[in-house]
Amino acid sequence: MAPGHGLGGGCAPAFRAISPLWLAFWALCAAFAVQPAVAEDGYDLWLRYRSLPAEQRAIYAPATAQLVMPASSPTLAAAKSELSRGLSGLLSQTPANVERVAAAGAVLVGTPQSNPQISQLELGLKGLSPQGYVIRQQRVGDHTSIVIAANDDVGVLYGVFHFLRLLQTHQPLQNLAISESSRIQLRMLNHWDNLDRTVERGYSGASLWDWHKLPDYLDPRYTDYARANASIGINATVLTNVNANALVLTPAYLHKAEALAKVFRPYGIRVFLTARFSAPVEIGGLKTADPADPAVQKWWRDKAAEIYKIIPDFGGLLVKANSEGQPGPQDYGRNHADGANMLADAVKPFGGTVIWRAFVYSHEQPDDRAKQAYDEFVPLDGKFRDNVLVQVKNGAIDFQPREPFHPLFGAMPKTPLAMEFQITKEYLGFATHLVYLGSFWEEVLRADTYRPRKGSTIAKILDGSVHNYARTAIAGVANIGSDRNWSGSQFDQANWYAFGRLAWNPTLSSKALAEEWVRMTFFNDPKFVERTVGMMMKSHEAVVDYMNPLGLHHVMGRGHHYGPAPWVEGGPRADWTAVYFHRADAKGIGFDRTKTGSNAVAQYAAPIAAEFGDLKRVPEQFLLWFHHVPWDYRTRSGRILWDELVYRYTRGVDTVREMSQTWQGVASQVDVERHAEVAAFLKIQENEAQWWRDASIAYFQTFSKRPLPAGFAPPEHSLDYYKSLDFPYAPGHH
Ligand code: BDP
Repeated sequence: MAPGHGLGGGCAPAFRAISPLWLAFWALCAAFAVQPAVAEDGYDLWLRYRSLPAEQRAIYAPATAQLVMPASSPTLAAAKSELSRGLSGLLSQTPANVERVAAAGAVLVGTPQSNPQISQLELGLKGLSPQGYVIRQQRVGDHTSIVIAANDDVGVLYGVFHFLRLLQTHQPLQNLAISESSRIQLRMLNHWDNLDRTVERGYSGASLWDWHKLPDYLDPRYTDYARANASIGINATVLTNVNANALVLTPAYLHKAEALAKVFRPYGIRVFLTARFSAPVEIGGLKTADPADPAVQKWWRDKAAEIYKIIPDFGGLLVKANSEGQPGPQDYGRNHADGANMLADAVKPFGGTVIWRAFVYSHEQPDDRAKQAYDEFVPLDGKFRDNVLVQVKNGAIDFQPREPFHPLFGAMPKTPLAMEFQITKEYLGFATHLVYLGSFWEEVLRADTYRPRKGSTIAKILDGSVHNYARTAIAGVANIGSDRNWSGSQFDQANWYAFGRLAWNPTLSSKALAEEWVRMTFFNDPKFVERTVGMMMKSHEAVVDYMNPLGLHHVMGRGHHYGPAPWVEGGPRADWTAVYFHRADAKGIGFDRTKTGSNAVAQYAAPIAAEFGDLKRVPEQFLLWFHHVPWDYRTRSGRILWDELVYRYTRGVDTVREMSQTWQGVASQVDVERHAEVAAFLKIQENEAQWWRDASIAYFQTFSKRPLPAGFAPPEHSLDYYKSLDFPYAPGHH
């Protein structure tokens, strides 16, 4: 990421003594909010470090004029280089100046071991969690200094990023007294990246991992990837797709993974791989992968030893088994715990972790798909080794635009459960739809499971405080690829950002995170921030409205999941069709998951089951998730269900139009290239929102047989037209 070019463009960014004349000049530049002279394409993410406005520089430059930071380890060296880069960019100094200029203010950085000055200060480091840090402004000798300190080097790096964030977002430095500890131990990205560089559900180009050129060629992007992740506290990455290829466990690929691990190590990021359960057969030459077979167990033990010899700090294995056709222990009459424990025993001597996914549902099982994970896993509670985590998607179906929280959370007190969020927007319009997911994740994290009692929110289950979990983790399915802007669109970067920050602290406010991100990624002007954040905060609700209002789900195109297709039926399995999920008929629409239907509600704690199961009390956003409701049912707005559906579909499209207008309104405050990209994508989103609305209304009207409420435009095309659309090359589907 190139160091700073001045936001303020023509206003000379070279470092000078601050004189009143200069201040006046800078103030004038800031007032006109001149666009940057240098084009931005989004590559720099939120780490742009463009020159700050003069008033901010006048405040920060004296306070940060001297850097006292011995860098005795690769991590400290990375932290120091980031700080120099950040300060030189933000304050428009040359890196050399940052170290040389002796002035009143100093920044003292390090651990008690690395920096003798820090070892003499009372900083409250003892109470920090691993990788936690403090940032303080305090007197040190004769000077007022800023102290960034931690017990470990990664904590120092995190503290440095946090400090830079304060500057990037124009925060005051007086009396700083920040103490940060993560509540979650493993904050991980899951890449669904294949060895041929395709990415399952990836909408941002090819995989970042250039397997063919690894280990000999290290793309500089690997370092920038690590910097970006460290800046938001992500400390683990699973390099490969959960639909795993056993080849990644062969020596040639392990050495490629080793090369990446070496780049990531200074940034505190540990590498994990996905394990294909049948690997002992596919690459080991065994006849079986039965976890009870001693030869299979030995194969995995030897494999673990081999991996750890190559990557000593290897994190462990992530496994998708007996799900969507993947091999697993059930192929041999064993259960998930048998499979997970065999792998856990293999990696245990090396400190490794097994993350076993709970996203399972079976073709042979005729029961409601929403119930299957709970049914399979709850009986296994307490049966997993202590180095196993079970990773659960946020909802029981599959990353739908909105889902009620997964009933497994709270139901496995003896098994540490990890959250799996999807950052890549598989079901949310791919890369072109502007959807800020922070608000949705916040909704899930704050949901109360009532297990074992009121107040047991998902966040508290995940951080271990409810059940005393010894291990904690939050994973996000990455949206990162080879596109210049990393995530497929400028605003998708915000989802990567918010994910990392929420994994660090699941109680943070998604709105505050959006604000931070907007300030760092675009511009600090309060009006601009308010408008842009306002647009982000209504974006998730908008997409739910135009795709899946009132709890509808799984009504997207078959296979690639692009666009509306509520008419999908037939094919290999019922629970891959839309009609299975919406159940529209002459009487009404929705999946009855109450006592009179599949009774999936019974998997929740009693107070939640009572609420979701009661047509009168169910939150309306989940109405059709849990109930089959007559077309003329009176919803809370007073409109009948059919009218309410039409109203919400339309409202979604209108909101996107408003978002588009908001973005046009801030054109003068955003650099040209990024503004144009976002504007064009919003136009695509507007058209596709209209398409979702129109196709859905045209289809469901064949059941409701009702006219559109007055004032609502009919679908633009016939239902046959929408059905005829075909997208054989939609991205992300392999
Ligand atoms: C589904 C995706 C599929 C993934 C699966 C999973 O469509 O590509 O393999 O999730 O999480 O949503 O395993």
